[in-house]
Amino acid sequence: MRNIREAIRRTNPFQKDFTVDAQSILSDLGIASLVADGDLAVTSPITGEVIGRVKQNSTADVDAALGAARTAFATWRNVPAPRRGELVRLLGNRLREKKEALGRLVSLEAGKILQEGLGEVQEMIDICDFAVGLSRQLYGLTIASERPGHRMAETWHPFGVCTIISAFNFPVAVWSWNAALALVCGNAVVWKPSEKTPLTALAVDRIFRDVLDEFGSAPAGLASVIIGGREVGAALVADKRSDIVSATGSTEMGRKVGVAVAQRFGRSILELGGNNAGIVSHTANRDLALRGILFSAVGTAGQRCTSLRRLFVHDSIYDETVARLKELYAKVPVGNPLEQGVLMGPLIDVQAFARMQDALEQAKGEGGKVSGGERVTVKGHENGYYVRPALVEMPSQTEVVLKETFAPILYVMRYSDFDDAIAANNAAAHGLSSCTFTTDLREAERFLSASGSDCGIANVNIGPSGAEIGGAFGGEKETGGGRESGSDAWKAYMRRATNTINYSSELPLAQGIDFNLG
Ligand code: UN1
Repeated sequence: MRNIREAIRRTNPFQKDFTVDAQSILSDLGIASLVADGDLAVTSPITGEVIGRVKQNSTADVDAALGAARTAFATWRNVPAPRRGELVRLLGNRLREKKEALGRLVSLEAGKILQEGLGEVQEMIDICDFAVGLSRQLYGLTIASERPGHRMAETWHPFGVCTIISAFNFPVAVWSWNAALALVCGNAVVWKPSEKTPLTALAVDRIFRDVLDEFGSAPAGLASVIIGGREVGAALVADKRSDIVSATGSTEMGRKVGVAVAQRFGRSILELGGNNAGIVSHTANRDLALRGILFSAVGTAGQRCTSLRRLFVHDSIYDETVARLKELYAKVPVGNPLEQGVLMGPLIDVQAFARMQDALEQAKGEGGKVSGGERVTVKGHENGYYVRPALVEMPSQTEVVLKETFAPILYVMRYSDFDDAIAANNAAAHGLSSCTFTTDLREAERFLSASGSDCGIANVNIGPSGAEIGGAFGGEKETGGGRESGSDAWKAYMRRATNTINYSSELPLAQGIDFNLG
């Protein structure tokens, strides 16, 4: 192993010490040879420097991948579901072995702190476990028929090819939420990761290739990866052979994907942005609330779909809460996300930084009082876009507050009436996640009720981010309406058939219709 690393080190065109580390992670994951030469440069947000070059796929590759996936599907759908579960069980096992290396690569490529990189791989392992159990529980219903001697049933069948489009911020977990379910449900999968994070995708693909070898009898073409940008993405989405398109990313992207898939009557699962809010009641456990707020607003440098972006604080505790938040914000250790103790890594790239600065300028123009948000220089990584998290006191929900900016900006506002705060929570175009911090049972239940939060995720006494895989994940309105991961989200990956079986020798018609000749 050392010799291989030495050889890579010597031939590595990216000479910095840091990237030598990148090379050793890549060789641990068995993909160093794929990352030496190619037309797509991969930049680590940690250093702002190129850590590898990979080959992009063409639309001809899309055609081949979808063709092979359709062929694989024809076989895979007939493999008993518990046996399909065995493949996913092996994937979970292999991910357990590779957790450290893959978690590091997630940090390196997406810029999230190592704890979160490891957490992301843990989510992959968790969904594999979930899917293995599910492979023995793809239950249908028996339904009472209105006709004598008849039985009705609902059965669930594999759907086809599930095309997964994922974003940079959860570069590997999103694939697994979809793929683990899709595979046990009898589908083939094709994955187009973000062009910002192809290395982690190639590493997962490599892991999965080994798993397929170990499994031994999976059809060729069952799972593939397409590296590239809009052109290959559009080709995947337009193609009828992408029976399901599960897309995670911006609302702008989702609007195009949703329309293109609907036009050909395909099925889409959209998990788009979120402009997630929290309501802090005067009855809240303040210390707990502050910890929850900090993780959700600052964690992943505010680059989760579920990040906390809007905070409504009860008038009576507003000044104290803002003062304490400012203290905490000033203390957040910003730096190299691979270093222990650092809680906030860099933004993904210069565009993300520019969008953050624009939003802060706009906020000032709309009456906001900004603390933090400035660029931070991290020694040795001067080309990375590190910032202090920003806390912005706003007089009300102005235009900028109602816009999702994928950055660590938390807009804070006052409220005096809990129902007004719920209405403010629901005023956003997105409907992904939400929370309230309260110890008042009536407030908590109101928030969760039919006239409460309109989001797909509504939490009490935890922040809006960091969901477990056991629940269905996704949200309403401009979040796209799709559900992934736990609960009965598997149903979106299957085809439902309603069966009526007549075991009598009569032919009574439904609704009592008489249809007899003469
Ligand atoms: C995302 O940002 O795309 O709830 C998903 C969470 C994570 C998923 C985030 N489990 O924060």
